Amino acid sequence: MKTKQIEKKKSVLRIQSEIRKVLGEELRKKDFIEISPVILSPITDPLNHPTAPARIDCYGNEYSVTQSMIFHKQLALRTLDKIFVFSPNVRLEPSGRKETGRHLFEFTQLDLEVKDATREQVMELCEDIFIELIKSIKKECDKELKVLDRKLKVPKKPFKKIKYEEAYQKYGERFEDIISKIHDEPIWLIDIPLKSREFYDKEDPEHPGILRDMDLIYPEGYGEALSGGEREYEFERIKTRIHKKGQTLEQFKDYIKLAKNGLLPSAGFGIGIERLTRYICGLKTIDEASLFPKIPGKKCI
Ligand code: ASN
Repeated sequence: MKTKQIEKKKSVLRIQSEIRKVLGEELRKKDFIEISPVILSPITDPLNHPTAPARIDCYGNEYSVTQSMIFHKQLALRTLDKIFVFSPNVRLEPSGRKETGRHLFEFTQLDLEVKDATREQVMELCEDIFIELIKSIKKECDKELKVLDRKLKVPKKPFKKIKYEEAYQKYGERFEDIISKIHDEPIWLIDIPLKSREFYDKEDPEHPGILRDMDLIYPEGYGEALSGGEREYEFERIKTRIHKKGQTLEQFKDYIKLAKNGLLPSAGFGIGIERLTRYICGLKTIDEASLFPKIPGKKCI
């Protein structure tokens, strides 16, 4: 690598290290406890889009590599009230996704979950930590931002919100890209319909078919930042939702067994660290945000 390229990469990685530090500190200040990541388990997030299976045999049982720790977050709340984890996720995305500049098949998300919380409470928490993060990066990583020629704006609270249905009506199918391009501050997408999300996000009892969930969209065309919401936690509701998705109870038998013993109401979200780094550093593609990027369809070290 040329000296200039190395200097750029160093700046990105120094900023990423600061991102992890500040997010961890801000959450600890708010009484969150960091838990260890789960890499292998018989249960993992089914996701709402197709990925190739990443399974291995462990002592005669089939385990999946973690696609997200959603179920483990719910289970952890039986012991702790507020948790976070820097969670490595493996998602064997279709190889066409290498073109998006936004997908890696191995990445880390800061995943958090809060017992008895509402969607609005975790959205406010997200705004607070996001604002603190941008302020800290501007202060502590001024030199690195200059190397990257990146100017950052501290967003104002509360962030704008747009309902999924309204976004779709106004901007059509590619609404996420358009919303991201026309704004200069992060914007919430809320009330995502049941068909566009996994069964574990809670259906709004007052608006059947609509979920109590959200995505955060970065400005300047950087696209989706995070997704999260309130969760289904009642055994009967979980079963109903699995059926509504056209999935089977058999697929989730290990999770269902645990859910039968009782889960607790909660809300949370997960924010991709490499996407966050890409946005903060103003990088063209996500592979620039990692030392060992795993690009869909490619053989990567
Ligand atoms: N971490 C996300 C959440 O908390 C789920 C995901 O990554 N698919 O909702």
